[in-house]
Amino acid sequence: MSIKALRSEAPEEYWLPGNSSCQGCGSTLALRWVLKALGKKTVMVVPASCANVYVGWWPRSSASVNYFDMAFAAGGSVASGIVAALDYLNKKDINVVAWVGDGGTTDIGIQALSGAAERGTNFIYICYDNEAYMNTGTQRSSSTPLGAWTTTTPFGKGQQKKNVPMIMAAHNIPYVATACSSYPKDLYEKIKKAKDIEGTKYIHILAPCPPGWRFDTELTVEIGKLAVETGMWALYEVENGVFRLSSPSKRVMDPSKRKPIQEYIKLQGRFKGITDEQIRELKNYVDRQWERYGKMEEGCPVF
Ligand SMILES: Cc1ncc(C[n+]2csc(CCOP(=O)(O)OP(=O)(O)O)c2C)c(N)n1
Ligand code: SF4
Ligand SMILES: [Mg+2]
Repeated sequence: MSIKALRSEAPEEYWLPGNSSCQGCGSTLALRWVLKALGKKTVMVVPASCANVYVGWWPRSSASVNYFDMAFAAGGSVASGIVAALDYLNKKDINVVAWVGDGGTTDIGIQALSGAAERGTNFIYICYDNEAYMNTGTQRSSSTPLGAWTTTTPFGKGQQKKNVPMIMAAHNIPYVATACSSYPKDLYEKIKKAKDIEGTKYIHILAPCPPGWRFDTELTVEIGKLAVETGMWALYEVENGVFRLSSPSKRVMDPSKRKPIQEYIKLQGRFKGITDEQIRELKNYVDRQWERYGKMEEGCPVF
């Protein structure tokens, strides 16, 4: 389906104009398509993050669905409570969705998320990953990539990005997927699919952030595409334990088809101080991930 066809399939807007995100925000680009796929009957649980701010101040909210601001660590637990309450009221047709940053997911919120997944809570947990704590001025998270500048890693982060989608796949939940704000059709279809699956669904969206990653606002879509084309970010699904690369990533499965990671790095000021040694480490890490993806694509079990 083309993006034009997608627009006519989902003309309704639930993320309204006039929100207070920065220009070129990948997170709100993604949220627009997520809400189109979810529809009106949706309850969003949103822990402390940019997403509490860019929704605007009541009564001038940009979200035309229920949108609960929440304590930083509480995404998984509050969503679990809402699912239980709706169950008690016998309301079966409402999507409960946690919309959580990478800090709120991969660091402080991972316990609540893991608990909800272990209980098989019937909800969609979405991590929008801008790879740092952006709302508080760009501190590193465990999702920040190696070599990236943040205010708490002034000489570049010394560790690799934590692989939370695979941690969630290890919970044996029915659906795990990765996505990127530069691929709205892929994202839309994954959310649509998740909506119809019973149990815990986890979706991890790479969402480029101009001020935090230090690039010009008009480059958001290009940067997200380069993340995929260089293999720095892979789009895939793990459905009932079966791994499948999504088509934009399938195209770069062969290493010779992948662009050099420098093409992604050089457009972003956060990598200005990265050393040649760190670029090599990053490249090795990416190559190792792709060896695993290749094996899983051929049928090797995810766990
Ligand atoms: C317990 C607690 N510690 C710290 C904060 C301050 N705080 C609010 S938002 C935020 C960063 C959130 O980062 P992330 O989840 O990645 O979302 P982003 O801001 O990047 O959208 C922090 C540290 C808080 N609200 N609660
Ligand atoms: S700091 Fe980044 S994620 Fe937050 S609103 Fe601005 S562009 Fe979006
Ligand atoms: Mg973040």
